[in-house]
Amino acid sequence: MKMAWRWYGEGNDSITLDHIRQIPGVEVIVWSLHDKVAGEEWEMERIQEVVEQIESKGFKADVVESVNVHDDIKIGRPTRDKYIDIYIDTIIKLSKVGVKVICYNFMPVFDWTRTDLYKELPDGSTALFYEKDAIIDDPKEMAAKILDGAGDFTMPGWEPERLAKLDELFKAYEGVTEEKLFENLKYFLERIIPVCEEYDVKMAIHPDDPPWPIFGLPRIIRSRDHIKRFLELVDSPYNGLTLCTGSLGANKLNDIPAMIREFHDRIHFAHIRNVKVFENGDFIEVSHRGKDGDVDVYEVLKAYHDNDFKGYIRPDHGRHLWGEEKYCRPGYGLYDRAMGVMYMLGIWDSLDKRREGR
Ligand SMILES: [Mn+2]
Repeated sequence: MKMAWRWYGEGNDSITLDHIRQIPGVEVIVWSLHDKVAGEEWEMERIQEVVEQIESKGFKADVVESVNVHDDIKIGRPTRDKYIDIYIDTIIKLSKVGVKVICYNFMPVFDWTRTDLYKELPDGSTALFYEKDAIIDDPKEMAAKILDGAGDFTMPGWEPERLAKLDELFKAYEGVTEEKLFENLKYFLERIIPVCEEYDVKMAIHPDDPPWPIFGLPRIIRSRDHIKRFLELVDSPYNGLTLCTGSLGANKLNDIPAMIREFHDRIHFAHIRNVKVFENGDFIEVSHRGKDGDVDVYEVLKAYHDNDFKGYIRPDHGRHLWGEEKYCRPGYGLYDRAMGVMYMLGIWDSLDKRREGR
């Protein structure tokens, strides 16, 4: 296992690489060119610039999250081939600077979705919250709320340019059923996975967040059965998963440790996040400590440890603590994620020692 940390880049994150250096055990920076919209070319100079920044502080730049997939690919428009060519170009360029894993998702229109970015928890901290009933009506209202909460930060998947065309986008997705979306994903994978095999870059799809359809749009990476079907679309180790306990954990029917035991060979990247799920289906993100929510983080780590997991793990979202919500990215403060790293390493180290029989 290699511990990783998501960093949004200089000038786009309240946390610096020097901060991250002081968190024990973090070896890898998860990065991206966050100003790039889906379908845009990634220039080699820009890629090299970020990788040099990361490596100059002693980190590896092995994981990119995300390279976003253009809507035309998800919709299955004739223009998709052009965008797949650009995607392939990015894969090849990233391989040249030593990138090993690319995280992406295949969610129509919206990326992760929440109704409140700063919901107060009983201890006075704030966290990302999803209220089921608040989501049924107006997607535009929700988009405005998310962008407002983000302040000056860019929000991956929530690019204002895209959201300005929300009506058009929704119209374009008419007729894109769950079946059709699987078909379009297969088309995409059949073109990119051979390139990934050649250049040794593993693709790792992120589950849908939340793991159910919203606003009438299909979502296909959300349960054990959906994941199994996804892996069979192209049966290659390069067609793999980012297993996010927070996304999948919002549906209590998902047995995440069992999924890890079943799919560990195809999991290249692990997002570990804890969520508390309420009776009515609402959920809120909480500390990484298993007891604080409904994700049994110990059992999750044990499932990885038992299978000698060699991939990357990062703390996913955290709460905003000690006033940092005033300046940090929503869900990406320093303190709660740093504590999450230590909690996970504590469990991991003790599992190591147990294995050694100590
Ligand atoms: Mn995640």
